[in-house]
Parts: sequence; structure tokens; C-alpha cells
Amino acid sequence: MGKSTLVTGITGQDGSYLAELLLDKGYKVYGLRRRTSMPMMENIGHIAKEIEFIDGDLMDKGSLDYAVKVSRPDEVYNLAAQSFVGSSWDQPALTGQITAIGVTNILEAVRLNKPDARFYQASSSEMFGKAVETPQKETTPFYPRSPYGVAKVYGHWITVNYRESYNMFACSGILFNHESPRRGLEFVTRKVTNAAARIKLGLQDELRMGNLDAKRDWGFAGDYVKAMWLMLQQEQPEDFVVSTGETHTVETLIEIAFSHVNLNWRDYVVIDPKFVRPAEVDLLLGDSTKAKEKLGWKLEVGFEEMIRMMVENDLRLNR
Ligand code: NDP
Ligand code: GDR
Repeated sequence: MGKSTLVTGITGQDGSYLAELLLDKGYKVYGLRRRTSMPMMENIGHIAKEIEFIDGDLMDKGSLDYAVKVSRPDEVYNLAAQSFVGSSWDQPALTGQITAIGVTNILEAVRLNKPDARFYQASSSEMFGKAVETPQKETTPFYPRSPYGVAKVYGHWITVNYRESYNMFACSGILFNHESPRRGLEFVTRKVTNAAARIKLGLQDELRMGNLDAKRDWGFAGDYVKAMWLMLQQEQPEDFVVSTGETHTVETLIEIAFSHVNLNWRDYVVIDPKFVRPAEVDLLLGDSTKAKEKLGWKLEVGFEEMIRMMVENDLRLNR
């Protein structure tokens, strides 16, 4: 019998790559899915038949108890969140309920129903926010700059607290930005690659953007889900930073995407204050030495290669 695993956020970008990885490794995969009027199956349609879906929501503790009781998981990956930083200013309380308190709800469900399950929490480099040191590593203090970042700090510490209070095998992966062709269209990489493709195909004539000077450490989601799994295979539960160790501006990202389709981005990009955030995270750059040394984790897809892959995918989808 393979191991059993429960993945929240299975319909999202990371949930889909993680589910593929776990299925490949012979796990029985249970996916928590919230009810929507139209099922969000774009990312996981190709593997849906192999996944056992359980209806539930991080804000509904009873549904989480049920999910843990039914799946009897050896491993739980909590990837569900209100994950878009921009929306967290529009819906700060909802973001807190899902992205912060939701973590307590799932930890409680695990503690009460399957306390020996290993638990992964999707922590974020947004917790470093107005970074107090560069590069950022496991010991760097947090200074979140958005309601989302604040909620993730809560989720991070409650995971550490359950590890220390109840001796649970609970880990937090502090992952820096990771992207892919399955990224939601509102996140900056996909917004840019999709716009470059659509402008090239004559479907769009401009791209409205916010702050082009922000710097991010962008990796490939397919590489990052491997680190999540590795964290739960260690002897001791610990927290790890996962990053590329390279940082690029939003402007560089735009330049790479547009030049891939032989366009000059300056002819199409318009700055729109609507996309400028009330408080910005100016620079993120991670030091993932610990993950490389202890987990044996390595990066396989580089930044430029990933952006080109995303543009190619968006050209195909828009044709
Ligand atoms: P996505 O936004 O693509 O996916 C989020 C998932 O959470 C979706 O499946 C969504 O379901 C689900 N979800 C949202 N609200 C609830 C809820 N109340 N109850 C149950 N499920 C819910 O995010 P990613 O895959 O990119 O990220 C995965 C996790 O990692 C998130 O927690 C994110 O904050 C975190 N993270 C992501 C990073 C990144 O760069 N991608 C970096 C660091 C951390 P639905 O499809 O119904 O909307
Ligand atoms: P981020 O990702 O906030 O880092 O959070 P996002 O792609 O939304 O923004 C990255 C940077 O680009 C700047 N930017 C714009 N962003 C968007 N979305 N749209 C624009 O038009 C635009 N113009 C400039 C932003 O200001 C920002 O500086 C992501 C999410 O996946 C989180 O869930 C995760 O925790 C972190 O990455 C690590």
C-alpha cells in the first residue's frame, strides 16, 4: 500500500505540480477542493481521475476534520490560501481568515484526528517584506508589508508552535516566488507572458503595469514542489528557505518576455497607478544553502528559460 496524502489548494499552481509528483511516487492523493459554481480544473484536469477529491474549505473546521478522517494521511500539504498579495488589501479580513486562521484549523484537524501525520505549511518570502538583511535566510527576521504577508507570518508561527507544543512533525517551507505556465493570470510573470503573446498575435495593444523596479527571486514551480516533499522526508521537522539566489526587476522580466516575440516592450507598456501597491516589497533574494545541503534540493529550470517557456505556452493557448 502506498502512503496517503492530503493536499489543500490542489487546484492551484503548486497543488497541481505536487499532485503529479506524489502520484508518480505512488501516493494515494486526496485533494481538498472548495465548492465553486464552475469547477476550477484547468491545472489538474489531466490527473483528476487519479485524485480523490474531498469538498471542504480552510474556514470550515468540520470539513477539515472530515477530510483528515477520510484520508488518514501520512502527509498533509497545506497549500490553500488567498495567495494574491494585491487582493489582500481589498479583502484583508478574508485573507486573514483563510491564510492565517485557516492554518490553525487544518493543524487542529490533524492534531485531533491524525497527530502522527507529517505537515507542510506553505510559508512565503513575503514574510521578509521590507527585508532587514539581504540575502534572506531561515534566521532573517520578518517584516511583512501586506495583509497577506502578515497572515503568512501567523501561519508560519502557528506551525512552529504546534511542532513545539505537541511534538508534531510540522515544517514550514519559506518559498520565494515560483512561476510556471499554470500560474494565475493576475500574477506579474503570467500577466506579462500572456500580454506579450496576445500583443504578438494582435489580440491586445497595451499592457498596464504597476512598479517596474520591484525585484524578485523567481524560480520554477515544478522545482519547488520537490523541496516541499523532501522536507517531509527528513528525520527531524525543520523550516527551509527555497529560492534561486538570483534577483531580477519586473522590467527585466518584461524585457525577456517581449524580446522573445521580437517586440520592444517600451512601445506597449503603460504605467497605471491602479497596479501600484499601498506598500511595496522592493527586493527579495533568498539564500537556500540549507535546503541544498540538508535536503539535497537543486534548481533545474533557470529564470530566462522559464519565462520563455511561459511565453511559448501563452502563444499556444491564445492562438
Ligand atoms: P494558487 O493561488 O495558485 O492556489 C491557491 C489554492 O488555494 C487554490 O487551489 C484555491 O482554490 C485554494 N483555496 C483558496 N482559498 C481556499 C479556502 N478558503 N479553502 C480551501 N482552499 C482554498 O497558489 P499557489 O499554488 O501559487 O501557492 C500555493 C501556496 O503557496 C499558497 O499558500 C501560497 O500563498 C504559497 N506560496 C506561493 C508562492 C508562489 O510563488 N507561488 C511562494 C510562497 C508561498 P480555488 O481554485 O478554489 O481558488
Ligand atoms: P508577489 O507576486 O506579490 O511577489 O507574491 P506578484 O507576481 O503579484 O508581484 C510581483 C511584483 O511585481 C510587481 N508588479 C505587479 N504585480 C502584479 N501582480 N501586477 C502588476 O501589474 C504589477 N506591476 C508590478 C508587484 O508590485 C510585486 O512587486 C507572489 C504570490 O505568489 C504570493 O502568494 C507568494 O507568497 C509570493 O509571491 C512569494
